[in-house]
Amino acid sequence: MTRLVMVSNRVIDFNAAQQAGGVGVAIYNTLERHSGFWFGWDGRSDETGSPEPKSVTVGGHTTVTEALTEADYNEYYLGYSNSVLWPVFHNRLDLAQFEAGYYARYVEVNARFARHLAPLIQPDDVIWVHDYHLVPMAMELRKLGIDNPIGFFLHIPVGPAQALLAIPENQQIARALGAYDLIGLQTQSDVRNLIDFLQQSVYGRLLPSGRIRVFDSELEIGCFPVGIDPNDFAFGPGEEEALAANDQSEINRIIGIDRLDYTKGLPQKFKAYGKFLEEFPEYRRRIVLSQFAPPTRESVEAYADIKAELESLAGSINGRYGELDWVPINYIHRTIPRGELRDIYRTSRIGLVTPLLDGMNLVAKEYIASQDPKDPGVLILSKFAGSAEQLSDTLLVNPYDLNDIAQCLKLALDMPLSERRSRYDALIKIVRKHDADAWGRSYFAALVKAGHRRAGRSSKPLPEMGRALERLRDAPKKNTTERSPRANVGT
Ligand code: GDG
Repeated sequence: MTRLVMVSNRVIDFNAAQQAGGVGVAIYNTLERHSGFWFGWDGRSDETGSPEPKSVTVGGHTTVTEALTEADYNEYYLGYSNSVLWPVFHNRLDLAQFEAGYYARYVEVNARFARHLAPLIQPDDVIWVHDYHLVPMAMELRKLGIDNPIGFFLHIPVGPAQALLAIPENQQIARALGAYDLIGLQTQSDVRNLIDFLQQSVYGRLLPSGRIRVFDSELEIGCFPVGIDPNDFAFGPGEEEALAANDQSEINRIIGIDRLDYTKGLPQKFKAYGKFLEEFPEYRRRIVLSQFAPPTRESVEAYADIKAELESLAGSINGRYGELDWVPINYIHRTIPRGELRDIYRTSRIGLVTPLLDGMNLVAKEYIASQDPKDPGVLILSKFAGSAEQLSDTLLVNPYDLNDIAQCLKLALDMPLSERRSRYDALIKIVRKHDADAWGRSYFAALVKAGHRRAGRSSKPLPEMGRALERLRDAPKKNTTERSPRANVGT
């Protein structure tokens, strides 16, 4: 029987009462429709010896997880993954720490994960690896004789080839990508950038079939935009009225919800809001920017810098424009319970999402999914978020252009109901159509097809994989009243 084996850096705890969204929920939703298990790090980094995997089954879901050693955490996770690959793929070469020599540990942790995973793999399994922490995983599994279809999905954007070529180990990274059968990316622009990189780094050749030849392997690269489960943000009978009764405020809220990351364009957002208050004083006291920015990766220097910058900006804008009874920016550096997100989005007149570069940005989709169809708010979205490729009916802004954001804030606040509704109608259709479920189904189907090619480059499905595709096609869509579990914030 074909099982789906998910592999990601971080595995969510199915038992945890309060977990968050993003990658974890999307993976969980997909895994729900398949037998199989989820393999990866359990979030602990206190091991001194060699960590051993532990298998746990909760309510029919199996996870196989292991801890990291402190050195792994510092060099594989904070080091190579988050101080080299993360900044470079987000086109922030200025923040990349190439000299640190973390690469050896990065490969070592991938090789250890592969050694622990390989004995659990059965001949018909399909293996789906997630994100930049695990680029070498397929290569390490292949060394151990694993010939199953292996796919890779990159949740973050692919910066321009010139940025990726600056990684000292760029050829090793390109060669490792070549060990996968299918690489899934978020946008067409990411697909173009990755092909460009493979061509320049290792003379990858684009074949007439559309696949890429890297050394002696062929891989496929496709665009599979991640979605959310819109049911998580829908309102049931009675919930709407209860919320309205509690929300009697006359002040229009602009909401921002972003991990405190330098890619999210938070200083630009604060400065643009300051500019808006300066240029349109008539809106003062009638508006507030509520920015939730939960902490992540705090021990990486660039994250400490952005924290200090934001605190200073919020302080100076509040100091300059605030009144005894009005504070312009509400800046909250904490994680909010996921159960509260939907109500906060719903009661906010504007969703302001300004990343300088982002793989997808699920907050944009969550904001749309939470709106009241009769009186929806307006999403202002950076044109450099992956979601902008799909959500073209939002107000798209250039996050580097503070004037553009300030003008859009005015436009959004003045937007007539009819226009808000017609934009919302177009956007919610896209959010619903391209939900987490559709993402998982389409990627899995493409990976199974890639598996056919691996098995003798046959155009006929292998019997067991053919059945897996049929089961997937016939499987009922998720129960619409059911909510997904919550995964931890951050990747
Ligand atoms: C990567 C890519 C891509 C945020 N603050 C709180 C909280 N969140 C939740 C949001 C949302 C998730 O975290 C963030 O999702 P994003 O998509 O914005 O970003 P990343 O975590 O950076 O994820 C990204 C994504 O992968 C999926 O492929 O879209 O581009 O970078 O669900 O709601 N949740 C709670 N409290 C918070 O304070 N509970």
